[in-house]
Amino acid sequence: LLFLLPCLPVFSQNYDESQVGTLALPKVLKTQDGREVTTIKDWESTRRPEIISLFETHVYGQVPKTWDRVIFKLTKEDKKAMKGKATLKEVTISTFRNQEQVDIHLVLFIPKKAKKPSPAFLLINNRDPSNTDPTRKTLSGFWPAEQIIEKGYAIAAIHVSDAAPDNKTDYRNGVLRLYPEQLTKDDGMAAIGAWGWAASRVMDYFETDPDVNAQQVGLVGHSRGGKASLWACAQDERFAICYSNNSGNTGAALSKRNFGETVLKINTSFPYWFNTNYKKYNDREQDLPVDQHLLIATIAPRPAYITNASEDLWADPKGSFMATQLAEASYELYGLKSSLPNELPAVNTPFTTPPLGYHIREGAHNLTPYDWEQFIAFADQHYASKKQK
Ligand code: GTR
Repeated sequence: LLFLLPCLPVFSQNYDESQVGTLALPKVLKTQDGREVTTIKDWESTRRPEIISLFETHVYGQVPKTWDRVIFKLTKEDKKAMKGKATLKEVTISTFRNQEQVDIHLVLFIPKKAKKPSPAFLLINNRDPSNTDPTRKTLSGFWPAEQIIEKGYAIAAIHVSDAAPDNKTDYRNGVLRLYPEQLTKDDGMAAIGAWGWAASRVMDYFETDPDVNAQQVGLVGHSRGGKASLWACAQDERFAICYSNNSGNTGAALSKRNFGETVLKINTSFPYWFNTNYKKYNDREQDLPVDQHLLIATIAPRPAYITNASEDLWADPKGSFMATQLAEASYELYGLKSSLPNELPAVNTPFTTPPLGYHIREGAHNLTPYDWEQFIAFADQHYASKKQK
């Protein structure tokens, strides 16, 4: 029996580059039926929608686009928040469908001394809600709101539990209450889709708030939240910049590269994050018609910033960097070229020039003030270059 053990595929994780094997990846600029995509028109009318629909069918599930109504209620406003440096708004975003109601709670700080309307960052918070404490009694590097306000940006957050509680049994008790029919479909919405959907409802609200520049909203997610930020930005072109921090498997990392977390592992630990069809790819990544570089590519021409952490091999830094590089193909159609290097950058050497940014931070799996500093630098450059044009 002992000699059989090494053959057991279940949960064996590879961390050896020599065992990664040869990569056969779908091309960004080639349709399923083998046609080369050479123009923005072909990209936007054919290949991009094809990629999004493949991710919908095989990975994240459908994203419902209709409801009965959505209302926004300002539940709290403090014009002297952060020692007078910001205005705090707490807003409940309620969406209704078929007699059901889902409330998304938004925390939003707007800088006082900055141009109005302000550019903004929105975090999909997957950690303890205290990380985005509106009272500021608890300060957290995960969402360093003061640091961001200081730089002239509004900073906002929602918590994943409003949209889909982050566990196997309760994830239905959120957005999916509005769309119960999704639960019975093989390509139905699951938790990641619900988190992204909620971020889009915040965007609906931003479009009504004169203090926020809805044309300049960067969506940020860490880890599972970073999988959701990519999917939300692919779906909703109103997000100006996409940030995917340490998002790893089924985030920014290439699934077909056998390194770190696998599809089998993620589907076993977190079956409720993705749709039912995705389970077909357990131990069969090679059969997936997509890989994650295609998802990043759908964000073009809007900038995308991907990160990793040096100790977080589970999230496959090299595979995430490769996916970011490969995504460049769609940006090139728009005449945009990244300044990413050919090899994985050294630790703490950020590349913050749009359209594609990347860094690998020293340390563990986390979202830190260092990461936010690079996010701001990336946004600064993007918005400044837009102004020049
Ligand atoms: C892990 C999971 C990762 C990542 C992480 C997180 O357990 O395997 O894919 O999403 O959780 O969200 O922190």
